[in-house]
Amino acid sequence: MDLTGKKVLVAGCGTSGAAAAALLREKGSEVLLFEGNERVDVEKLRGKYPAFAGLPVFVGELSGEVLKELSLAVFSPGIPTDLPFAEAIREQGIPIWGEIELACRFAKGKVAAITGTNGKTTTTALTGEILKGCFSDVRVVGNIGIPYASVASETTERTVTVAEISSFQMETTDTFHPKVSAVLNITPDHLDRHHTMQRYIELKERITQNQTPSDLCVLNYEDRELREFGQRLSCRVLFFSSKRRLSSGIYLKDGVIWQEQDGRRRKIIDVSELQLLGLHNYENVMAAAGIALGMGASRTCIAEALREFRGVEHRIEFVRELRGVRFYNDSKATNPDAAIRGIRAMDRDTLLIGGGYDKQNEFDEWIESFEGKVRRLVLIGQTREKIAACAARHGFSAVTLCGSLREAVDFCAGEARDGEAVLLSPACASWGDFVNYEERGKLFKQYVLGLE
Ligand code: UMA
Repeated sequence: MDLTGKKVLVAGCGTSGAAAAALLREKGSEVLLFEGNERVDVEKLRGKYPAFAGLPVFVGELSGEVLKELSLAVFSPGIPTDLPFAEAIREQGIPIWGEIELACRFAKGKVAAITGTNGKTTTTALTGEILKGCFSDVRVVGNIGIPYASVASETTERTVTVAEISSFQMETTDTFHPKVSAVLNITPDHLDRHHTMQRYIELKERITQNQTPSDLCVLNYEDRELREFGQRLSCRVLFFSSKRRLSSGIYLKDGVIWQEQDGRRRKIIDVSELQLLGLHNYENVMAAAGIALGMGASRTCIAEALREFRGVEHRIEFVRELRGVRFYNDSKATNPDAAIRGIRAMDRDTLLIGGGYDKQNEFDEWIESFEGKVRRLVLIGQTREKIAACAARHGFSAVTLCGSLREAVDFCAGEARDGEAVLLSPACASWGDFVNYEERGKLFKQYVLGLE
């Protein structure tokens, strides 16, 4: 679609909206903005995002008149596509593209795209680091925090883009075509938005929808859904496994990550050389290695980057030790499955801070994973009563409810004993109390570093 002179609505005035608006303006479109949050200060937004300068902004509701003149609507990932105004847009026959769809229509070069419930950001960052060692122009974009649209027009045929893709983004993506895709795992998350697990799985698997037999999809063999999905794909499939030797694929065996193909086994790295901890991270490493091989990286290049990589902020991030108590920030654990990984990574008794926005997840498996390691559960946010009730059902009564994250940190600092850990790993999204998980993690670190 030639967008020159066309009226395009950009819905959502956050970082995706700003990148989309900038790209559309560059392409000569007439951009209108929509922001659903009536409390936003439009002038502040314009100050924060120069791309919004001089553009009309509709706040709260959108009139039918505005819709009539539109050629296209570009949605930010946070906006559900089943809202009444989205239905109204579709009824007018106006296409809805997500920010990723817009970006990929203008971007050039090869793309590696990573999705999954957990581990996407670490795997994306790690894949980016590996590829930077082998290619001269590598961009790392997507759900990791940098909209694809913000780099799309700078890309050339030589560009290698590594994109973290969320299920939200896949709702509005049709022509996105990665050379290498990866689905790391699928466990329940975002069911408030997608309603059913089936829909959530479908959205994750859509990342492969335009891939052809010359493309590659990297999948976790230990995820039953993905193992079966691999059989149905028309592109090439590379499985990785943390539990068994694969005759063709990448796997962990006796502390070594191997690549095996055509009866030949080659060592990728000894996990003792890695700075990342935990089985879930070894899975991320295997996925990143598989993606990098698929993009043409050498094994030497891969091993070098793997040795250097120190991990990502807000993922089981060590903050400080105070009077023998180690504090960890795992704010990115926005669902129970991610939070279970946080607990598993602890090697000592732990005071666990959890709770937050209610995405309608169940917390049973999370509570069951405490297995004597969690000495006290300190709950904050909208879900605190729901989690406390769930803990009680599982016979776990060492629960304290706090009114804020600061209160929770102060409580834990007073309560924790020498040799224990305090872990913020909420199993819930941050929305409502914080702008995002980054803000929650940064505040946690600020409170912890301020403890005397
Ligand atoms: N808004 C509306 N109506 C709505 C919802 C939101 O108008 O119904 C408005 C908000 O008031 C706000 C704007 O839309 O002004 C924000 O848009 P957004 O929520 O899409 O957020 P962005 O700032 O554009 O950030 C998005 C991703 N956010 C979400 O998917 C919720 C970021 O992922 C991503 O890093 C960024 O684009 C760049 O690609 C964050 C995230 O939480 C990290 N992702 C979820 C996750 O990882 O679990 C999927």
